[in-house]
Amino acid sequence: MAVEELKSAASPDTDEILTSCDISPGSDGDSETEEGEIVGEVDSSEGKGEAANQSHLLEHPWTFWFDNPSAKARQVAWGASMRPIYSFSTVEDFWGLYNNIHHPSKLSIGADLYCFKHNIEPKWEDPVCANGGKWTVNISRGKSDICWLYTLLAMIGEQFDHGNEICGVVVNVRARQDKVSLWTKNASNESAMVSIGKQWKELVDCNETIGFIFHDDAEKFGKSAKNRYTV
Ligand code: MGP
Repeated sequence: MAVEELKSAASPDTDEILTSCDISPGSDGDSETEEGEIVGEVDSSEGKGEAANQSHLLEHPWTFWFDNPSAKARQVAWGASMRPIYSFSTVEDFWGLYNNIHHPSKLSIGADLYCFKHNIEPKWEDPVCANGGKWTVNISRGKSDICWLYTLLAMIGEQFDHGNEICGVVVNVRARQDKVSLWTKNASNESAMVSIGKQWKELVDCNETIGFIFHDDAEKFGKSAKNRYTV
């Protein structure tokens, strides 16, 4: 069951993401995960019979990742404290997870919460992301919950015409504002990138102009990287 597996997947560094209800980190001392390790897998053979028959399989399996600000402060290299916290492949498991992890407005400043296609790491270094980029919507601090949810639903529900170009979404909780970014695979595919940007804006009801940055540019120029596309 999703919540039970969430409990066992929790580690001190990922605990902040879990809602307070009755979920606590595993106490066996063996709950710490290694970077890149998928700690929770949805076992499709679980609950054979009636319950299993009611599961609605998604087109892709997905993984939530989390980077805890206090762990980040101790990290030596970017991404070293980022952890995959749970993978899901059915609608039911998505909701089980979504309802038991904090939404962005409840996360501490500095936190990063990701949902990426399973087996794609949310890093420029991942081979699938390496030639990609991202669209970003800036939202006032604490107001990104709806954008986060609608983006998740659009992604996992395969609402995008160029859904195969999507890697995943991240919400960065920052003191100035929250940022929700949609990561894509082939940044130079302008028509697909622009189509995704336009559709995303509609899906999340965004009226502002948004920009697309190539990861290559972000790596070379940091915060000075310029938008290559805007919609
Ligand atoms: P950022 O994407 O501008 O956002 O990354 P963030 O985390 O909101 O930054 P903040 O300062 O506003 O809090 C900031 C920096 O993190 C980049 O300039 C890189 O140094 C590093 N960084 C970000 N990403 C997504 C990566 C990545 O995928 N790989 C590596 N190696 N470094 C990254």
